[in-house]
Amino acid sequence: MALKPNLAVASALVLPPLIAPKSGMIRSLFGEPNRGKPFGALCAGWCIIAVLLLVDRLPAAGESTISDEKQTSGTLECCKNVPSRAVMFAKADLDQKPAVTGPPGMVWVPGGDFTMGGVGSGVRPDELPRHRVRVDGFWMDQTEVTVTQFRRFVDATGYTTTAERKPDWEELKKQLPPGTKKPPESVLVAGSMVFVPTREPVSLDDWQQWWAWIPGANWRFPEGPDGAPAPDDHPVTQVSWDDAAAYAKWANKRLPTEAEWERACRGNLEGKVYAWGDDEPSDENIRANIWYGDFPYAGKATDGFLLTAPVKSFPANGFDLYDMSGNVWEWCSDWYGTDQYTIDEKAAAGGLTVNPHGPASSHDPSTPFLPKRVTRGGSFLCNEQYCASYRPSARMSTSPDTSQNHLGFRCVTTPAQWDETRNAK
Ligand SMILES: [Ca+2]
Ligand SMILES: [Ca+2]
Repeated sequence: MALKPNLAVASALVLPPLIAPKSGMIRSLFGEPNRGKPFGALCAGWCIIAVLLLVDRLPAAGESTISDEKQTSGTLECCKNVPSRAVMFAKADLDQKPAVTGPPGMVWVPGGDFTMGGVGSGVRPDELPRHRVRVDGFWMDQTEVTVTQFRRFVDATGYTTTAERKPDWEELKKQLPPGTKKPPESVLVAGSMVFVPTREPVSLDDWQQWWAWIPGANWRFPEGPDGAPAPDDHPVTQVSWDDAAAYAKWANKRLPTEAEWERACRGNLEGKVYAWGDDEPSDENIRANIWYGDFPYAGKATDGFLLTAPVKSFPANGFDLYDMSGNVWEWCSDWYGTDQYTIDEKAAAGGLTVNPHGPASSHDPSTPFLPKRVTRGGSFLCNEQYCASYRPSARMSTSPDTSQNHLGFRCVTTPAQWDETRNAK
């Protein structure tokens, strides 16, 4: 940017030669006017230098100047955008990390505004419309809740998970179309859903081909009693939403809202398809524990793991959170609403949706009898062929009493909740 020449400076350069003949002081500096050619040459040279300096300091076409900027910004500040002290307070606490040390194993996710919703060609209808959302800052578990952490909860409380209890047909039938026949008692036993790879390629429009009800499958033995015990440093799985909420209550934490979860997953990286950018994961671009090979019959442990991986096996995101993408799905607190983003955007009337908590009850026309809670982040089963749900915006949902061997959770807490926890000790 060139500076606009100052009139006084220009005058100082140009005027002395012109007035020199009449000024005693200047005459002493520039010499007598009747000295002929040398004096005339001096005057001419001085003027040329002055003009060159002026030209050099003039702004180029389309270039603003400091004077212009001062004038423009002054106009904006004074006439169009009058400052208000209230504005100074509106976002004062939003981005600020509390001064106190955070809860062990949790990292601070700064509050702020972000665009919630899908990016890229693989977006599904329930990820749209993209809309502006504001969330307050919060602490979040740096990893998915591990088997060791969940065991502490069970040991302390004697809690029995949903998968460890015999299903109640009276409750189950409420989630099914009227008239659905009761299954035999031999089927209504404690157990859970387990991924079983198919032997050959199958159509991907029927998940029941690769999910089985395995009696005895639970958080201790995620693949069933004949499988290996759950490793301590892996995320706990085979936990229902009810189990996750019970753990969170015991820990004086809570499950994240869907908006908090997406804010955290994006790691402050706006407008990207994935938590790490726009580059698609592949055999050469390993970013998270997902499915490699042909789904659901020919998995490859390209990333080192066919099922769950120990937490922190893959790089953290921009907020220092691990496995937000992949490894296991994570329960959120919200009921699922297919069209919730449309409702939120309309209610915000072009403005911000602030700390959304989802609908009062779930709404999905494709499963009208089934109440569903949101799950996020994808799992070791997700892949580009099928769902690519390790994208930060991808939404999934299932009933609160469902447990699977690729579904876990992590918790969040607020500064107020953390203060409460510390004061209680
Ligand atoms: Ca994997
Ligand atoms: Ca995860």
